[in-house]
Amino acid sequence: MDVVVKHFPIIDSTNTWAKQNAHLFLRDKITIVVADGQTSGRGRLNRKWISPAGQNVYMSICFFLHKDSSLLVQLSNMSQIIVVSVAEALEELGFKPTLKWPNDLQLSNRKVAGILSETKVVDDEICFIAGIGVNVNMPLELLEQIDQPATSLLHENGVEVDVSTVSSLVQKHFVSHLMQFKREGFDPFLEKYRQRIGHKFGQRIQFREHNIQLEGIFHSIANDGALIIKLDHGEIKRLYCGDVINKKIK
Ligand code: BT5
Repeated sequence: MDVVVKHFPIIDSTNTWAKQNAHLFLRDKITIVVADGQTSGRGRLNRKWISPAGQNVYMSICFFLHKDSSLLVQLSNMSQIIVVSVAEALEELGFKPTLKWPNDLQLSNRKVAGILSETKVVDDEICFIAGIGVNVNMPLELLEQIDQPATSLLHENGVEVDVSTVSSLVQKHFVSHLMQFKREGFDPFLEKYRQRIGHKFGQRIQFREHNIQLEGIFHSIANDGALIIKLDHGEIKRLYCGDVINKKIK
């Protein structure tokens, strides 16, 4: 599938721009919006994504699915396919990332990449906007300003990595996975996702769902990508949204 790249030296947010301009994108192509820096980078639930210029990957990969497509029900798993693609890109560079449910990428238990998936309806099509942020050369003094444990490729290895190399590798893996998703759905990605999950069976985890904090034991990742935890009073809970909490290490 052909790819159209739109590059900005600085932008408010690649996802915001993609949402505002989705009606202009070619429906049979993948549009990739890339920026060197963002002034209003966004995480999920209106959280901020710290986006200094020239240090990291900030991009939104956009594609269309028809509103009657049978794949729409599995679109909620797209973020998990994207995070697998980012993991494979970092593995190609020699890193060993783990995944924190639902779609954080970690190195040494610190967040190195995050995914913000959004959709925009354009006529009879759904434009899927996969926002990807990867910390590449972010220095320690900026990482320390983030309110949860965070890292960058530079901080992990002490060596700068070319930002555009990381960006190209992520694109390569994701575009090939998108083709496979269109043919086969989420199933081929489930094991790739499970293999990289950092939570161990029986591990105690804290979890936030709609501002309610829960605690339990990690059980598994269900076939539909849900997180299964066993709560302290024995209830088995399947979670589809929220965050596993990673406390700031001081
Ligand atoms: C995410 O949200 O992890 C999604 C991040 C997506 C960023 C990309 S960059 C390109 C595109 N355009 C955008 O505007 N966004 C996307 P969430 O799971 O809600 O995590 C947000 C939390 O991560 C914040 O509340 C901080 O705790 C932490 N955080 C913020 N900036 C960070 C950074 N650069 N590195 C690591 N953690 C960060």
